[in-house]
Amino acid sequence: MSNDKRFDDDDNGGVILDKKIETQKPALYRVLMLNDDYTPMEFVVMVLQRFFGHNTEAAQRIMLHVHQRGVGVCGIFTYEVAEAKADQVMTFARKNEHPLQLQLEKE
Ligand code: TYC
Repeated sequence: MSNDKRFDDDDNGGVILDKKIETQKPALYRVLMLNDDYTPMEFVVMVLQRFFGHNTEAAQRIMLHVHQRGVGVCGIFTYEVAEAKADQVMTFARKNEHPLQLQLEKE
C-alpha cells in the first residue's frame, strides 16, 4: 500500500492522490532500421513513407544514412506503436522477400 504511487504516507482520509500519475509521460522507444546488402533502396524509401509518414526527401535521407552508417531512426513512439510498426514493416518486407530488420531502443 505505501509503495503504491496512488497513495501517499500522510493521512488523506482515504482520498486517492493521483496527480503524480496524471503527469507521468509514457516511455518512448526509437524504431531503428538496420542496413543489409539485399533490400533495395527504393523499397526502404517506400517503407519510410508508407509506415512512418516521411516525405520523399526525408525518407531518402534516412535510407542513405542507414545505408552508410549501418543503423538509423525511423521514428519515436510509445512501446505499443513502435512494436506494431516494426512488426508490420518486417512482415511486409518478408512478403516481398527482403531481409530488412528493425529493432526497438528505449529513448
Ligand atoms: N544497403 C542496401 C542496398 O545497397 C540499401 C538499404 C538501406 C538496405 C537501408 C536496408 O535499412 C536499409 N541495396
